[in-house]
Amino acid sequence: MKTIFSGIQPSGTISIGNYLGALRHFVPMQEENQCFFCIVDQHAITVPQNQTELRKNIRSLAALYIACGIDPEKSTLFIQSEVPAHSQLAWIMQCTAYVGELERMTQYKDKSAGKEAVSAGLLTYPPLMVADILLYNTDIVPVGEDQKQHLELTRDLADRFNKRYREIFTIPEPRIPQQGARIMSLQDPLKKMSKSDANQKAFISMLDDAKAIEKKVKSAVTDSEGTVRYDVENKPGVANLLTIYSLFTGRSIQELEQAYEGKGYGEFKAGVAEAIIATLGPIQEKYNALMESEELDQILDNGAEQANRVARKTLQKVERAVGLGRKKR
Ligand code: ATP
Ligand code: LTN
Repeated sequence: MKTIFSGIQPSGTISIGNYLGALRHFVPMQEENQCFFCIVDQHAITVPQNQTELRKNIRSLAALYIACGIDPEKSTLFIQSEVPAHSQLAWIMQCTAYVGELERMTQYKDKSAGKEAVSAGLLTYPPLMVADILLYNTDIVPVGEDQKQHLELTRDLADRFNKRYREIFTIPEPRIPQQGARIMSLQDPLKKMSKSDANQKAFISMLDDAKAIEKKVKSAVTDSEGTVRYDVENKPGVANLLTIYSLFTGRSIQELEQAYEGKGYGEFKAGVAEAIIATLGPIQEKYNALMESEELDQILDNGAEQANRVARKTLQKVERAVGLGRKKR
């Protein structure tokens, strides 16, 4: 049995990119592993958030995890800020990391580019992520392609700590899907789809209704060639839609290319929208039922308790190894 850990930021309603690149893969992992799935609200405040929206998004993300198939009987689902060991270990990891290596992180460079005021938290975001993962003796971290660099840093810092103090941390491995690890924006197929994109048309949220999905797919940027063909270099928009279509239906890209041979983008896009709606419909039904029930708070209370139990133990070992505080009497 392996230990799995992953986190999603409540920085908006999750997109089909988050679903296809990450969340969807968590579900089968629950069967044979010990899984921890976290709502990383402390990561979300590295950029400005509205407090009412943030609270709403946290609850909504918890319901979406479950609606997508996370079973709280099998996995531990919890909110990061309800387990204080995360920020406590994050401090120690900040003291293990070098400023230079944090400045090299592409997520930091992307999110700070052109901004006048950048929070220090945006720079020290990765050591908090490192702490999330290391607290649970994690073996595998299922994530999208964009997190590969952060996982490399996690491995470096865990190893640096183990050598400097004592072998405490398990060195985790990323698990990045072969397909769908980088779903692109519908408005700019050279940019990754992001749930916090200022342009709502750039992403499809897991809670978008059928009409919104049809509209967004219809206005997705393609090209002027007019043939449905998978060519990432020359036709990134169409390639992205083909990937989405294939992942939502289980039909291969080759099969889809054949099915749409000689047909225009209008018909193709209608098919893409239909495929997305067919998967999201049942998820949204489950989500609505959960949001109305009281079950959700009970699940998150239990999750925080279980996570705290494991995390506190690791933190204690770490603090002892570093020499913080006093010897226990
Ligand atoms: P934000 O827009 O607030 O930065 P995000 O949409 O990039 O957020 P995260 O909460 O940072 O999403 O990521 C949650 C998980 O989804 C991570 O494992 C991440 O790698 C994955 N992910 C994010 N965007 C995509 C994408 N476009 N395609 C595939 N996977 C993605
Ligand atoms: N940094 C990730 C979210 C995240 C995460 C984690 C993912 C925070 N802590 C721990 C996996 C494991 C992101 O931006 N997608």
